[in-house]
Amino acid sequence: MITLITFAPSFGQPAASPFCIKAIWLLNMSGLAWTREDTADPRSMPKQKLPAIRVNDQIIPDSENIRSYLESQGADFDAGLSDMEKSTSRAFIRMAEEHMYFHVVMDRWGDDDVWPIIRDTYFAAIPKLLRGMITNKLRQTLMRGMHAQGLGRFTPQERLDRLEADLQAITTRLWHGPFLFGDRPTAADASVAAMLANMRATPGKTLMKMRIAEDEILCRYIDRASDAMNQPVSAASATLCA
Ligand SMILES: N[C@@H](CCC(=O)N[C@@H](CS)C(=O)NCC(=O)O)C(=O)O
Repeated sequence: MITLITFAPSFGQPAASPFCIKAIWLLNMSGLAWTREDTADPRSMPKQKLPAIRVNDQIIPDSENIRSYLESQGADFDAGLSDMEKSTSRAFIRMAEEHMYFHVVMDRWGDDDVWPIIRDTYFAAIPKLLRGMITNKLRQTLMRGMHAQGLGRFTPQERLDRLEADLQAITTRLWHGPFLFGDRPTAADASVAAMLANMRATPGKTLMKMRIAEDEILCRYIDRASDAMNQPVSAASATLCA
């Protein structure tokens, strides 16, 4: 049995982190049996981040390694895709995880109106008297990281302008089918739709959240992908090789 170590559900999503949602969706698509263990503290994990899976007492950190492990067990998330489609899929995954993700961080941790809600949701286990002090330090460290990454130097409007091209690229693919690569969700949907779902679920009314929440094509895609991947696939349609 595979155990997914993940952040808890939040804001109507199966986990607070888009990478944990991705892992949940990949696990569901794999058709393998799994269970979840929620934690708010990733410090004991090999990369001090979540998600991770535990398999036979071995911990496998990082959603990409989780994907590789599931593929080693026979899952084929990109069944039927051509080599050209697989290479485009790889680029979409990187776009979501190495660019769009940092917009989520800025919206959730960098926005003074959103931050108090995030703090009291993510860190509810810390007694209220200590919570402000502990989380302010965490927030400062994260914001320093965002400054170094670069997006922390952009205004919300500049960030939205930069994100627009990514959203257009996603929308263009959705003109051709219900999912990024056709009629069935693939690995790219597990990354891209999880990221969009997280953006839309962010509390408050940031520019980015409203841009996505008011886009019918993107909203329908998020809902379609969530419906398809929030449940384990039936044995008959699992992506496991025979
Ligand atoms: N590349 C990793 C990214 C995972 C990641 O960034 N997780 C964040 C939550 S979204 C985390 O655990 N952060 C905790 C921390 O940095 O202390 C993956 O794909 O799993």
